Amino acid sequence: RLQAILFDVDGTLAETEDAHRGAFNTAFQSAGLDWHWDRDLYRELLVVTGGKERIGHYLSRLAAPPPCDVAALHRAKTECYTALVSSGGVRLRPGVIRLLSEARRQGVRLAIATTTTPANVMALLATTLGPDGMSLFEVMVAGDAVPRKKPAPDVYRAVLEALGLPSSGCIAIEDSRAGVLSARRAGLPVLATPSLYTRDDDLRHALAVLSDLGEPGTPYLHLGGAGAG
Ligand code: XBP
Ligand code: MG
Repeated sequence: RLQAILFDVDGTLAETEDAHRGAFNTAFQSAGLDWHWDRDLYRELLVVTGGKERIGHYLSRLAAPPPCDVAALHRAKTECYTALVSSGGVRLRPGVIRLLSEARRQGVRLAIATTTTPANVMALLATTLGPDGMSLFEVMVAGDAVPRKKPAPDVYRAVLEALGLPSSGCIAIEDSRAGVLSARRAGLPVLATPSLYTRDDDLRHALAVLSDLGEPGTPYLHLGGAGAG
């Protein structure tokens, strides 16, 4: 019997990456930098997970020294992102609410394994699922909580340890190559639902690749939150 579902956030629960990209660009502008990440460039930069790491990767591509405090720049980006998400700028992907409700009904435990900053996850879940959205998930391991980000297995291993479950009783849901590799390296079977930026990713290590978690015509079961679906 399935014991738990481990969810990635960015690209899986919601199409968040354009909101992240916008927040990066706003933070760059506010810091007086003439950087602009367009979609094509951002798709390339997404190969590096984690916002601070992504900025570092961009600097290494430019072969330039940091023009300012990267941690402070990233904090400004997080502020922009959480404001955007809290104003309802991002919705959950099709089928997510239905799967969460069904899992809860059947006693399947829920957890989050993400490279993004915890405040970003909280803003997304509170806005889309309501104030109790976070409490659906028994465990969340996010951002800098582990030494190495995806595609390393650290985040999934940490979630499994916190749940006290072996990988064999669980499944991960992911949208990207880095995420699929991370989960597989932790021994988890993975269901992949590619997102806007990961459609061309190599997802061959997933158990199955589906366009999304939805079923056309299936009504969503509401959990009581606003703006869901
Ligand atoms: C998502 C990410 C995140 C966000 C930025 O990867 O790479 O880094 O783009 O978040 P995944 P922060 O979906 O595989 O977890 O800026 O908060 O780091
Ligand atoms: Mg993702």
